[in-house]
Amino acid sequence: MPIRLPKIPGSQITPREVFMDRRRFMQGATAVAAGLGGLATGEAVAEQVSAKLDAPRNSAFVVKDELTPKKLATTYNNFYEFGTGKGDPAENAGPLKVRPWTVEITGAVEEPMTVGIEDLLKMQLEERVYRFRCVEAWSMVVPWVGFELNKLVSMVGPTSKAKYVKFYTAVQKDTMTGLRMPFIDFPYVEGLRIDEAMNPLTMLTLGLYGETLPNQNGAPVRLIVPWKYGFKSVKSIVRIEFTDEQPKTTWMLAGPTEYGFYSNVNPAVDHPRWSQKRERVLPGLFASRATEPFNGYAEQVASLYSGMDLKTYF
Ligand SMILES: Nc1nc2c(c(=O)[nH]1)N[C@H]1C(S)=C(S)[C@@H](COP(=O)(O)O)O[C@H]1N2
Ligand SMILES: [Mo]
Repeated sequence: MPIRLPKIPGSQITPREVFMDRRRFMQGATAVAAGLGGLATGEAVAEQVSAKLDAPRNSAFVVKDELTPKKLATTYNNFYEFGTGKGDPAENAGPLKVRPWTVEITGAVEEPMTVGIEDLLKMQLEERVYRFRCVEAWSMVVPWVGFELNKLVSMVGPTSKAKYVKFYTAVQKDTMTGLRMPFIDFPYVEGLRIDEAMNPLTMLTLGLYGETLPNQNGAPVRLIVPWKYGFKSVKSIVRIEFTDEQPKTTWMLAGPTEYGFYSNVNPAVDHPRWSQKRERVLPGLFASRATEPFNGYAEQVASLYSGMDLKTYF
């Protein structure tokens, strides 16, 4: 079921009827000028799709290792909608239409709403330096700009039926050159348990290295879940749905024996075709490090899985 982007002019992106509780939303907003490099309003940013997005660094969430060069983080990507090669997204994602852009929040919530990207950009943004570990056994260290997903979740008020959260990537037939892929269905779908979605580490992300997300990194809004393999960090999100059923995710559907729902970074559980004990530290060809349980975030998240056999729930 392809998700069509609404064909509405940019000036009408956040009318009252689609953005139901803007005032409450705005309570969390910073003075936009402070966060957006001198641009006066969120609307100005909307037109200038690639823009500075400075946000104060939250020192409580900073991996001390050297940052991956920005050039590499923005040219070595996985975004299958634009091809399977690591260079394909940077080469092909330019035409992705990122304005107008709305995120529909639906399902088991008190207050379903459709949020315009401009309003997300007005949230109180911060920068966090997270290690990012791909299931392909490489890792990067990237400064992401965004806010805790739980802030958005509390605004919509999940009901008691909201056990899981399902995220959908946009489908743009006219810009996405990789949609006809055997074994993979689009839209790309990912999911989290509600407590994983509420964990302070889980970030709704709008930028990296002090600017808005390049298209190849999942513009204009993506998820970052640092204790899970990179494929959980779904890009170019248009819909967030609260459900009582565990979502069937893109990679579970493509290869159920290789990719589970949880996908926590775990050196003790190998991928059926390769080891997860170590990871290549990009951009180094030979630099490698031991993979840490939960990607180094065990202190913050291990308790979410107490009593679960993580070999079964991989
Ligand atoms: N929609 C969508 N989201 C996606 C992917 C994808 O193919 N499509 N790939 C995932 C994988 S496997 C990884 S490792 C990360 C890569 O993010 P990056 O390119 O910003 O490093 O995006 C994830 N999110
Ligand atoms: Mo990945």
